[in-house]
Amino acid sequence: MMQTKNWHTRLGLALAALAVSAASWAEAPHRWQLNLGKGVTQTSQSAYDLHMIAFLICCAIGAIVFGMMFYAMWKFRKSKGAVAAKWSHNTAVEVVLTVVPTLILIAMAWPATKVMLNSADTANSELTIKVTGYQWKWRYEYVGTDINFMSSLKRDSDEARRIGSGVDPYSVDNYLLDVDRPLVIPADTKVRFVITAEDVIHAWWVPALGWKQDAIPGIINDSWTRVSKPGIYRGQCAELCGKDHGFMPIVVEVKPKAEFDQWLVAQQANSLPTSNIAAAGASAPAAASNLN
Ligand SMILES: [Cu+2]
Repeated sequence: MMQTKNWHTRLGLALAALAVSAASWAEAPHRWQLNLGKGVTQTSQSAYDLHMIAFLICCAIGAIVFGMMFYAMWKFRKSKGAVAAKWSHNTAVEVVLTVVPTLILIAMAWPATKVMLNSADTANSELTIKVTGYQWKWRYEYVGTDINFMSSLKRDSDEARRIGSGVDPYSVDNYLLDVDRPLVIPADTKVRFVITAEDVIHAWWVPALGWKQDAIPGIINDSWTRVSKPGIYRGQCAELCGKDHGFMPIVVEVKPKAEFDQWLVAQQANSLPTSNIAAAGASAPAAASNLN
């Protein structure tokens, strides 16, 4: 009796663990993950769907081409007395081999263009956040508010990464993927990002959001996101930007709307003195480079 109970409990636990890991697969990459992640936004889901369509088309083409090739090699083999035909050039075949791939390409480009246009459409956003890349950290400014802060590699990761630190990187949670202050955004809200850099080219990339945007000094790029599922999503700088390129991760914390509003009020209440300091730092160009 005890044995069956154990068996049931174990099965239940195993299924629960499977469900949890299946749910988390949606966002964070995991060991031996073979396919693209689905992410947590409409853009990332569309990118995943496009990827699957293209992948299935490639598989079908591969199966047809290799199938015909192997069939011909087997059917018309020399040991069966096959003799090669002498003709070359066949207009009908050439027309088909040009027209069919062209149609396939158009069929693939059509939905891809639609997704691309949609992912570039930042109209009707409810919140704008300015992201600035620095060697080697990010600044987040909530446009229209006093909230403005730096987000750098978390201290435990920073210590563990140093040669001879004696800290085992495996003992650090989210090693090199954690920051001191995450970017906080509301769920179910169209958030627009305007992205630039202060020194060299960086790129702001959180895979679960489904896009990557270059952060270029003197240029402002923009993109948007709408995350329906609250949670913590991690990313990294995706443009080689100097010796500490690997040490400027990105963490986005998506809070339910009401919770985000509370957070915003709390930040604004205690950001007045610090934002003055931050503003003074930002207005002096030398200050930014001194931070390095
Ligand atoms: Cu960078």
